[in-house]
Amino acid sequence: MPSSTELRSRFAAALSELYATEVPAYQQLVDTATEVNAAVLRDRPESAERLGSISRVTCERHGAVRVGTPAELHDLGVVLAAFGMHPVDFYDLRDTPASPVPVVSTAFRPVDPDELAANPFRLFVSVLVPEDRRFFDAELHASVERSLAARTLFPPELLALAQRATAEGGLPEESAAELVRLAVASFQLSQEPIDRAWYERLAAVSSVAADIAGVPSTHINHLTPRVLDIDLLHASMRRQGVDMLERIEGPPRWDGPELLLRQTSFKALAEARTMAEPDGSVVQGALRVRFGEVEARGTALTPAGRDLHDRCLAEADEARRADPALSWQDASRPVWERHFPATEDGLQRSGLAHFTWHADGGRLVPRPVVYEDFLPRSAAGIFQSNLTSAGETAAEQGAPRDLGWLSDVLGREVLQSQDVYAAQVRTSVATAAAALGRPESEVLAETGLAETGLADTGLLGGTVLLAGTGAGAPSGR
Ligand code: OOG
Ligand code: NI
Repeated sequence: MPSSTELRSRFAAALSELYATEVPAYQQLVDTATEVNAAVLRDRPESAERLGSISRVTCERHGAVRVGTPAELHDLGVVLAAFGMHPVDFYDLRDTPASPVPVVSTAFRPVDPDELAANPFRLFVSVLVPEDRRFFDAELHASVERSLAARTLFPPELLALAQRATAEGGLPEESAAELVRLAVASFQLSQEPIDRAWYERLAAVSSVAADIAGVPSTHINHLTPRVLDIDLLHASMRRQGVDMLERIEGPPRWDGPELLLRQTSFKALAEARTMAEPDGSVVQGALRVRFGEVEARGTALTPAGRDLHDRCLAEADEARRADPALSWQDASRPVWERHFPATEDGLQRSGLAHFTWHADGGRLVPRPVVYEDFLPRSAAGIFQSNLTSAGETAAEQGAPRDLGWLSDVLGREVLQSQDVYAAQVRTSVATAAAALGRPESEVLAETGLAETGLADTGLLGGTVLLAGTGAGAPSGR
């Protein structure tokens, strides 16, 4: 019987196949990423797999999907639970300074280290907030709700199969195939005509609102492969004539350890969509909302590391304000070099990043933890590339949304990534101690985790998040 792990692998692979047929440039991106990864493995065999095996990285993708209502988000959560994907972190994109977007988001992903190693497929999921008066007036809000109430994104057969898969930890072969087929079909670009007037009315507020509520179903907005050298990939895509964004988001290229997440993208070509005109005629139109994104993943930072990262961002922004001719790369590299340790060893001792501990030849050795999540600022930048108009926002009341709200909508706890990383570290210490036949307290002392202050934050205080929960789902709130 295919397990939830196997189901997730099949789901990710099938989505990738679908997206390649819909957006041909995606396949070119995947092929180039595969070439770059092979080159890195050849040139730096000792370090290439430090943050995940080549088999993990080769199949690694994240997708982005946007839904309209709490009920749609709930159903999507039911579907994703079948694939062992859990909601982690709350992102509010509504108050990003340069480019507010009327959505809040979470990332569904595996949390157990073995599950991540097998297939780390993650989905960045955003839900529209039509209650937010900074974007929608009462009349438009009502129209959005009416329009969304009329559609069903996830058919009842899919939800029933997903619930069964979650309860049983997998499904018999025939049902497994049906689950994946129905799940993938619900993210396929709809051929149903789009009401042009309605779409344009929403687009005047926000292109993302139009992409969510102006169409009859949801779709994959982008599917992102992981690459081991994003600078190499960026250069290669440009040589192939693809119009990449100039900037790579996140930390700069430097000689030190890879940190967090670096992303870049290109805008996909306009796609043919049928449009229903106000006079009732149906014509062939085009929309340009989807794009290609690629990312390089580095080491997960601790809360102290994230604070430092945010201060570095502010410092690099400041340098660019002072000298607008400076590129992001040139502005940020010296800042990171000034503040972050230049070696993995230094990073480990600084307490700025998460490392797990392992018994190796009778010795205790650290290994960096892969950053499995997203960055609000890069995410805002990604949404930005979707905004043909910034839209107009009225300075009235926003609707309150937070992690608790998301948990209530989903009917299960939205985890906090820092808890997940800390639990992963804590579990590794216990496992290493057992393997070495030494007391855990002694091993913990040797890791230096206590001195880094991590143990004091309570983050390492015996969170049992990952223990005994199978796919890592915690019990209710
Ligand atoms: C999601 C934007 C966030 C990322 O990689 O940061 C994202 C969206 O455009 O729907 O995918
Ligand atoms: Ni993305």
